[in-house]
Amino acid sequence: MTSAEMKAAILHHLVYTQGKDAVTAKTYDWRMALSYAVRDKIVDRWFEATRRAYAEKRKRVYYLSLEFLIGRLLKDAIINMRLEESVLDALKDLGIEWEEIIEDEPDAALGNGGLGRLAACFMESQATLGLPAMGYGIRYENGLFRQRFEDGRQVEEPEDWLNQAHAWEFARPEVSIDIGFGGHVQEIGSRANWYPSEVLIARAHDTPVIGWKGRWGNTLRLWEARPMHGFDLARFNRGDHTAAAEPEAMARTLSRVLYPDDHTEQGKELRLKQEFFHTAASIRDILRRFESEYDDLRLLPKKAAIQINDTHPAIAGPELVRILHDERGIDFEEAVGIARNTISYTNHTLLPEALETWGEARMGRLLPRHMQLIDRIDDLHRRETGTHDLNAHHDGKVHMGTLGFIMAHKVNGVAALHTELMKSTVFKDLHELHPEKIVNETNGVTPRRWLLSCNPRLSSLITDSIGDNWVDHAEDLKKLEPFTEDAGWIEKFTAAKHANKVDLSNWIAETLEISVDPDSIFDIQVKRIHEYKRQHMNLLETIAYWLEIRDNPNAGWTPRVKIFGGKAFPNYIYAKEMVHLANDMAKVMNSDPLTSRFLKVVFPPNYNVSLAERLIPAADLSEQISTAGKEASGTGNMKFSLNGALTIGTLDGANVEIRELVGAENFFLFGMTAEEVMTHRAEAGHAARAIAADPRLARALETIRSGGFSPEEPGRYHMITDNLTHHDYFMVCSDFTDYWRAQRDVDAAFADKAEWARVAALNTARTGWFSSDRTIRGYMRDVWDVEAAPLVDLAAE
Ligand code: GLS
Repeated sequence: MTSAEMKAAILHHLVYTQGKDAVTAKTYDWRMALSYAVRDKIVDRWFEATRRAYAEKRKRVYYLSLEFLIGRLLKDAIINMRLEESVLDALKDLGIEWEEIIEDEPDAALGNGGLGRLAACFMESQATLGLPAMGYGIRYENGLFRQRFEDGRQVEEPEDWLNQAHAWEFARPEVSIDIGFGGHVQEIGSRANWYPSEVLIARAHDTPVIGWKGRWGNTLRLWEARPMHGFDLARFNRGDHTAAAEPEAMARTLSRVLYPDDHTEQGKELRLKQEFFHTAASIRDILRRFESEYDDLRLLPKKAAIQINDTHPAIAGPELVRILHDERGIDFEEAVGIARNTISYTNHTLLPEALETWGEARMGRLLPRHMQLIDRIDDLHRRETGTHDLNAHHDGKVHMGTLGFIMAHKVNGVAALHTELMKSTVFKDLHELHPEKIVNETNGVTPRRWLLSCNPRLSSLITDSIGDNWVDHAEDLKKLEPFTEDAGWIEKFTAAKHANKVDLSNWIAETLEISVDPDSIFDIQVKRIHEYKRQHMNLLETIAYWLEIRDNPNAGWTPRVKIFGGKAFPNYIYAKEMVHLANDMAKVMNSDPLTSRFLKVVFPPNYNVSLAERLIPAADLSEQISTAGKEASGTGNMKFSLNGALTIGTLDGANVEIRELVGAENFFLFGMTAEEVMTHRAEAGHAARAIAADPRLARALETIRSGGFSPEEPGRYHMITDNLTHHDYFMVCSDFTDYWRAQRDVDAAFADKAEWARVAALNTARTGWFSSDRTIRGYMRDVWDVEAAPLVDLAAE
């Protein structure tokens, strides 16, 4: 597409789609016009891919996830369609700022963190690989809350991304599916009729997801809840105006909010309803498509793979069995077999508080037929395996992890260590019964968004050095290794990183009014705020460093900027205290004349995908410091390495694989192993002993305790200090001393600029393996048994 054609397309959409004159058009109007112009190009490719999937009778992958953290879409679309040049020229011609347009797009925050972002990366990789796939999620009216700070405290505000028109989606009112809840069941022999007492409509909204070079496009289908009978005119006419609108409001509630936590089991009826609503609509849609192409349901596992992203859609098993058995008349055991061979399940956490269970009373009331079928599935599993005590339904609850396991042909973990821990802990007994079921698929991230798009300086250097094949063959980044020995090339690498740091420094100065020195170590910890992720350990180390500088301000300290980002679950008081403490510390430290040359603390509010894209390219040091055994994988860790940051981290999640790939000598390792954590935790008084043994730690804790950062309220952080001193489940104190040691190794290493840059470049060169293309290929081979369509280059046509 030429620049002139692009310009004409933008102007056309500005006038005829957006209904605005160029003279009065605002940034929003230009953004919409540009988005429609780009979308037009995508739609052709998307249709073509869809037609091919049908014509070639391809097996499809269905990715069921309660979260898709897709972020902004415009830049992604422009880059994948190779339209940057024509767009940049056209905008220049029109006198419109590219940055302003890109920044105007709201982040689609339909997810909490890693789990939801992974789903988004997977969608992009599937499209890049030419794998016919469809993502199914919920179209939350309010995504993850917006975070603001008020006197350093987190305040949550509703996210209203749908307030403006959403350029990327197509409403599909013709795809409306009835979803029932409650009511009663009438059994007829083995089968049953279910008569729900409440029925809602799931309405589809489709967003095209385009792969690299526009060679393939898939669909993200999000469900919106609508009432069966909209507005009650009779009631309205009787004067009961509020009641008339009630059914609509009740239904809308269901797709209104994303639960703002992914590590707590949500014992809320609304959450269970959301899960069933999403899953049942998706399963119906999958069967409708299948039955339009084939007339033998026994072929389902050959033509469809359904991936359950964590247990949230785990009701898919019983629901599929219900349709196959009750509605289509397939024998119960055969129905279970078909469902199992179609479904697979990904586990994303071992934290006990996050393993979903639903009370049998609630489940029985809301999903009476499913409750019966779960018992029959348990019964069948007992007969198959000769065991008695591995039911999904036990102790008055339905255990969704067990249900997911029993109803899947494959169950995967998301990093090597996590998968091994699954086998030896939560799924130990089930694994012994089904040793072939658990497989590992280490997570990945899409290099299009997480390198090419977010880090144009480094990307150009890479492409100038090795060509652009790396973009969809990220293993090619290995070819950079010889360049890391070339001092001239390392200088260019350093210049790219430095320029990214200058950009970030300017942004920090403008938005937060904090001045930071781009020559400092940019030390970044961004992720959800949680005790297991141990932001407080990082804060304690920051305090200890600050105190040390104060003791001896002229000792030639290595300057650091400690950057934090992340949201705390609104009810998670401890995590909110950590946020508050970080902000209180920033206030004191950033204005301390003795230390502020050497140490700054920066905590931009509302960490989201777009902020991650801004921060990660500017990082020197990536903080991956979770208590070993607790972080299933992490994906931020991969993004940092790929962008040339060094990692300070524990042997947890995918850190283990990062360290193996980049080389142990290029990784700042500290802390206990998962095994050591388990034994050490059992020893009473571990925290007190650790504190007694490390005066720096004792002093840092005491500084918080005595109100060093909250003089107006010295007791403000007792919750944190008391917990760390007496309990410390996450072993902050026991790992602190080694963490401090590793941080000082970082200082020493940073002093040798050229060597640091060489290792940073090696990180980029050696972490191409973490492309989500590799992960998706793994699922295709080990889990889905599916092949991609051969691709034709857009440019070649
Ligand atoms: C998570 C894990 O906590 C992360 O370690 C992991 O990278 C991610 C994707 O697999 O899944 N599990 C979860 O419930 N939320 C996550 O981010």
